[in-house]
Amino acid sequence: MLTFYSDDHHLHHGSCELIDGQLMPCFEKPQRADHILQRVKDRQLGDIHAPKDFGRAPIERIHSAAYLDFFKGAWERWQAQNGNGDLLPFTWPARTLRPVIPTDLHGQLGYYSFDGGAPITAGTWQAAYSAAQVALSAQQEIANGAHSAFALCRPPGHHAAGELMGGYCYLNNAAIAAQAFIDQGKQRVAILDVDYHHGNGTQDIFYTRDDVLFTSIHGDPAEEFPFFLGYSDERGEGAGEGCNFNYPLPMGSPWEVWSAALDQACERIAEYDAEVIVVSLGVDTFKDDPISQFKLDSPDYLAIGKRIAALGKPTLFVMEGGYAVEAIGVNAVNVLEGFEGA
Ligand code: SP5
Ligand code: ZN
Repeated sequence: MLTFYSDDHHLHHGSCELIDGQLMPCFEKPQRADHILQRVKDRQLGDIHAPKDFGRAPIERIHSAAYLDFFKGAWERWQAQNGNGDLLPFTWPARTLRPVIPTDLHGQLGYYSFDGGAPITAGTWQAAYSAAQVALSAQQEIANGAHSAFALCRPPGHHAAGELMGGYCYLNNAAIAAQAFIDQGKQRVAILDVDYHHGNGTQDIFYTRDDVLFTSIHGDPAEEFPFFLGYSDERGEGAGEGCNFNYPLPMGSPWEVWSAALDQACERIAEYDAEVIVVSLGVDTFKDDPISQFKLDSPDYLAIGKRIAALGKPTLFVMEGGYAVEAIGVNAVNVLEGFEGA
């Protein structure tokens, strides 16, 4: 399987995030992608390609021009104010406030974000833009007939909605790729989100549509980030009713519980008769992940790949989370090897 990868991800390196009341070094750091790339090479998964540049148009199918303009220009505006350090939001239009777009940089940052977990640094726009191009390049590989491809995206994307950054995410790489399949004529695309956290951005983007099925297995949002979306009663709306399936699981869930949910999600995808599958591939379900509470072990990731392969559809893997840096390469590439070996 081909891997698509851009060195531009190094341009995004946030300083810190608020965890349990403490400012900690960002868990979403460049070494994550470096370890995955090294494992792809060590296991000789296949050639590694730099992305092509498809421009802004396919990104604008998912994110508004206003949001993209704000994101692209934010760092420069911050520098013009002699801003020091990462640009981070501190006020949001929560209940009882008005969702107006203020003129101030930090006011706009609050408007276009849902948490303080997505710092904007000097190179964040370029890194996120290139990650979207990585996803689009891998998508094109499948559109041209490949059975699978790996988009080694960083920063990740599944928490980002049309006009919202958050949860380490800025541009929704998986959604951008899924929309590209639709725009090129596919009628039923299934997204399988196996990241530990609910893919709130992806769900929201496709919630009222029946051409993209969204399925997600994740920590119960009653107890886990992103808290405000990802419950099992969210089934889609309007034309999208019956095209959204959440499988929230309790903290501490082991492989036996997780894989039963995977079987159910796969049954929904088979029933939907998807033409192509986009996997939001997070490996923060690992037992030693520093911010997560599931108990999967490295060999389990081979079984995930094998189960997805049994669906028998062209499959695009898009990298999302995973913060146990020493194991992230083994776990992510195990999914790909499990898929190929099946
Ligand atoms: C892409 C992705 O995986 N984003 C995840 C963002 C999670 N941000 C919230 C982290 C909260 C961590 N709480 C950990 C408590 C450990 N004691
Ligand atoms: Zn995650």
